[in-house]
Amino acid sequence: MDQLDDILNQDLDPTETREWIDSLDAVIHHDGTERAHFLLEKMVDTTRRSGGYLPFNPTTEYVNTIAPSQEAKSPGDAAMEWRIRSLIRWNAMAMVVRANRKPGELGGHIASFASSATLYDVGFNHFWRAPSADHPGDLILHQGHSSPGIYARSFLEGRLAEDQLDLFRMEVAGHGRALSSYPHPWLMPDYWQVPTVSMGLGPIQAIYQAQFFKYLEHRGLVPKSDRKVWCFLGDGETDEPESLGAISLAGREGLDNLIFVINCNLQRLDGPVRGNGKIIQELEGQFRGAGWNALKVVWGSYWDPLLARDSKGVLRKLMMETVDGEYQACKAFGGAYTREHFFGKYPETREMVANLSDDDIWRLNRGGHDPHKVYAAYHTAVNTKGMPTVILAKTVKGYGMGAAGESQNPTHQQKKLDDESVRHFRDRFQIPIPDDKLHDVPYYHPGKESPEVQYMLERRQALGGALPQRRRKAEAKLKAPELAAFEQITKGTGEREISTTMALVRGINLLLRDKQLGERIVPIVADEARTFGMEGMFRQIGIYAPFGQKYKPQDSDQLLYYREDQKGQVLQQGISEAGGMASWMAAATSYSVSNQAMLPFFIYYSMFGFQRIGDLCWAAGDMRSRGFLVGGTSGRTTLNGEGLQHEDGHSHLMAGAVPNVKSYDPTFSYEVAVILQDGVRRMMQEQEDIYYYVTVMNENYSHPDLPKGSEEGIIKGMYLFRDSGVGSRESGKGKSKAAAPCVQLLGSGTILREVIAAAELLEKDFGVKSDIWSCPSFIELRRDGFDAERWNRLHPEAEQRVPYVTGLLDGRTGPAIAATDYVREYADQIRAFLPDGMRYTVLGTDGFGRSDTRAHLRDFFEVDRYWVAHAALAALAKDGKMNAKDVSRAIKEYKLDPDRPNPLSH
Ligand SMILES: Cc1ncc(C[n+]2csc(CCOP(=O)(O)OP(=O)(O)O)c2C)c(N)n1
Ligand SMILES: [Mg+2]
Repeated sequence: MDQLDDILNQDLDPTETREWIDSLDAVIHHDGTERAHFLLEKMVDTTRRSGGYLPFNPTTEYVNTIAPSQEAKSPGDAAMEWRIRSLIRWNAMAMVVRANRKPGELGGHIASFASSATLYDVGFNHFWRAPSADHPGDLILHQGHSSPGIYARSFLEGRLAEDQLDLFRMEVAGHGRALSSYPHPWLMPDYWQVPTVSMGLGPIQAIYQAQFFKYLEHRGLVPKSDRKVWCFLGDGETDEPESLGAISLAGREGLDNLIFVINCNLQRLDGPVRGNGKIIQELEGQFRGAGWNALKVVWGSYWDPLLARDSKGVLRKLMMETVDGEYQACKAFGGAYTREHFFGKYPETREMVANLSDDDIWRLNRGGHDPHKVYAAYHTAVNTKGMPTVILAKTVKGYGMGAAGESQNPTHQQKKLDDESVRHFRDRFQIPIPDDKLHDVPYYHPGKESPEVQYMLERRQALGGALPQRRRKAEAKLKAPELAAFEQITKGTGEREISTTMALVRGINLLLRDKQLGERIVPIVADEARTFGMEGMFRQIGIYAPFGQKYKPQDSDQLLYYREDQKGQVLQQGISEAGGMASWMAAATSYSVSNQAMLPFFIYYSMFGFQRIGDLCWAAGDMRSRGFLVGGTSGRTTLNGEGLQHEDGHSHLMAGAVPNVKSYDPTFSYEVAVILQDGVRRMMQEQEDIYYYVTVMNENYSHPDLPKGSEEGIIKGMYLFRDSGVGSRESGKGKSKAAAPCVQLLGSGTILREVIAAAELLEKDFGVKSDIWSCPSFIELRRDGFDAERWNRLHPEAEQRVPYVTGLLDGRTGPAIAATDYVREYADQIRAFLPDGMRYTVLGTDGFGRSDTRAHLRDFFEVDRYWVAHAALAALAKDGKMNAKDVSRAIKEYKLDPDRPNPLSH
């Protein structure tokens, strides 16, 4: 590459070069830059066809993309907007500094918003529309740790009171009035829309939100509009794979309703983002390569005259040569340093600034701090058709913080300012706070009637109202179908064997036929529709494709061909679980973001869900998502051939950690139906802010009818599947002591079937009776149990609540044994709620999975019928109901190897 660069940089015939450039200049002059572009492309094409190797150069010069002559002019009052911005800056800084003067080290960030204040301000004043009768509203994803700046604006607008600013990061003491550390819809449900602070989650969500807006429009669910998704992110944040991982989708689908604003302050937490390179150039190349319109806002207006005089291109060359670490140093060390170390490099550039004072040089501003440049870029962005836009705005981290933080490496962590720094800040932004008050860093509000506040309010009114604001519920009242509508899957299958995956897909198909809900169902797959038997949907409801289907699909002669359609309902997101999840989140929050309640089902390999994209799942809870996540091919021994990386034995534990997730591991199709119906009712009809995680399996077996009265138990997580008739004290009354020993067997998922088989073995081989409990949700059982336990502790003299599990098992005889296809911890969660004295043995699939047949795997992990029966006998022996010899007999007859190693260990 170096060699090639050398060749390209050698000018063999400068006169010829000059002539070519003169011709080009003439074209630009007479016919404009577009014509020049066209000619250049033609020439490049001709050279390439002649066999010349012309590597693609995705970057442009290190100057603004929009030439000064092309800039749209802001209609705003620049001086007024500067004053407003200064007030916002001050209050944002004060909020953090005051919070950190209280005991408790509450944290917060000053430097990031200081760098992006102008970027937000121009949006708030001129571009971002709130939802109103005339417009659905834009969706803004804020850089999470810039939240103080957003609160400061709301304070000036009168939406937040002064005491609330002092409750920044005090969400416990604040009793609902506090301001959350970062954007969290869970904590401020009328305000924040999208959680963004986990780096990378904002950008990927923004892309899929924008896609979903188009999806809603193409499907005719909302009218077409010019609404936009604006996403703010940091330059350091772009290192996260999620940040850039889906940008090609936005380019491919021509998401011109999407605008990224990357705040390129050249720094991240520890130091420079690309000290030895140039982040803006790097990003420009990546975004342009992905089909985005990249707008660089590098230099502010003060540079325009210098650039205009740069006829030989020396300043541009210098700008290109200088690395980010050096640019940062210039802002840190000031005008004299910049004269010497930047402009001083070439005589031409040194000369250029000879008439400028050091202060003038210092004032040469960066594009992201120049409202005119920012306005011009935003104006171009919102008017760009057919492609998404990224704005790469160069800024200064800690702008205005002076020696306390401006362009300083540690500035990200700077939360406390000394009196001198506060004074400096006040002076720089001309905040009317007298010296004697400065020490307290008081907030400053100019009064509701002040011209500043009136201006802000007028601007917001013109744009439809205040932002941020969040809708809690969709207006339309939807009704969930009754359970009877799911009869196809509540009825037993007789001899026919199906999997719970098939049951679920049938359930979705039934919902698709529902008059009201059918069009609101959003099936989402990450290239695994065939794995889950959903390919029927391709033909039936189509795969969403914004430009329709431009080719004849290979399988077009088949009934279930691969049908892409602009009105398609299935979102086929390719091999990207993060993309599928972000897409699901967009659909799952559509009730709030677009006032359109949708019901998404994202179906994926369960191992590649909570484990792989858990942070998005967490954010989905925060965001009050409503919908179904479906962990397909679940269970460590049920997905038999795929091995260690595929076999999930723990996703329920992770799902159970998200407070508003309802997590289920059903065995029978009627359980799937009951869970589905209840979920639809709670999320669509009642509009509860919960979402569901349901694991389904690919093992085929026959399914019984829905047992009468089991619905409530299924939803609560446990019901009596088969009563031995002798297991309860009631039924055992009057019987002699010699009555058959009894056990309580618990299970979920496919392993419940092993449990049922174990009961037969126990009866046949040992005369032991079993009550069998199906437990579709150990998570729900645990939550209920701990809730009761907590309440009882706090109400010691009241009648004590009985945990659901305790109530069910109380009075039953014998030890309890649970087995699932998940790690032991899963079923072990209810241990505390077993009735006093009831022994509890838990079997599970702890250890790395491996590929083999189901039978071998279940034996290996010791969860098959023999191991369950053996565990039951061992528990009875411990209880003195049987003896050790019986256990030994089971080991022998069931061929259990007592000396083999624990599966956990190998
Ligand atoms: C996933 C994740 N990892 C780490 C962090 C901690 N963190 C918060 S801000 C930050 C630096 C951000 O730098 P940049 O994106 O450049 O934003 P700036 O503050 O410079 O605008 C880091 C590492 C986080 N919030 N999320
Ligand atoms: Mg940064």
